[in-house]
Amino acid sequence: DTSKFVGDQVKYEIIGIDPGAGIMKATSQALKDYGLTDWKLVEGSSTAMTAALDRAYKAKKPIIVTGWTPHWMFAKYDLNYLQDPKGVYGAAEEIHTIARTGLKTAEPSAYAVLDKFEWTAADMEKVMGAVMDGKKPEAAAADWVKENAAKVDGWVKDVPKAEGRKLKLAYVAWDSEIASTNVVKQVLESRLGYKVDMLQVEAGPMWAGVAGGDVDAIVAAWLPTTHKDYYEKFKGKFEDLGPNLKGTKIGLVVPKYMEINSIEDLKK
Ligand code: PBE
Repeated sequence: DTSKFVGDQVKYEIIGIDPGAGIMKATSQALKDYGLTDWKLVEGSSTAMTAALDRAYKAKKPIIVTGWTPHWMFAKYDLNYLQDPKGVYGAAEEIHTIARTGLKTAEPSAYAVLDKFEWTAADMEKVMGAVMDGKKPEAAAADWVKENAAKVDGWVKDVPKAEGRKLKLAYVAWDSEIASTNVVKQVLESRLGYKVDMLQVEAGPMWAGVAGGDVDAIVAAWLPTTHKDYYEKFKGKFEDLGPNLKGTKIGLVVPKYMEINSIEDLKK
């Protein structure tokens, strides 16, 4: 019943993802800053969130989710970000590659490629879309690497092979990071001969892992806002290799058929 207040339509629930994600912290902050004391942020996972969105969308039911760009959801459904006049979710961001201290001397080849790795939102969405369509992440990444040989050539140019050497990448099961981490693994393996282990963890352990040197690198650092707390907490214990993708965004996302535009509209 769309005549009801939006809060009553969605039971005052915002469908979130894993509790360690920066977007969860930002959303808790948004509930405070906008005075949305009746509202609840539901914890879950990226998979559960997109499943809930799919169910609601097909039934043309109202739903509010935590969303981010790049993501395949914007190609599959007609969605809007709710405006955030208070700027709680920050401005456009970048995804950075973070290496463990000492990687440069220990694995100069991997370090060189990680340092050069940079692609676009459209690139990432290509891989994410293939995975959404049912392709295995490894296969989607392998296809992308084959189809974008010239771009990959630029990342590995003049980098010596490191046949049989081992490397560990940590990531969180966010659709965007499943895509990027698989692509980097694929490049390091097929072009340099590394054997790459992908370690799926929560956001906190991912940052602690690279800061503690247990993992070699991550390509999943959303900065300067989304992972600010993790960045500050471990500052000085890792090497920031700079952006691998520019122009990301996080926020609250709703289907266009819902007649709300702003986070302010969630207040009675
Ligand atoms: N995300 C995707 C993550 C970073 C990558 C926006 C869900 C987060 O909120 O921490």
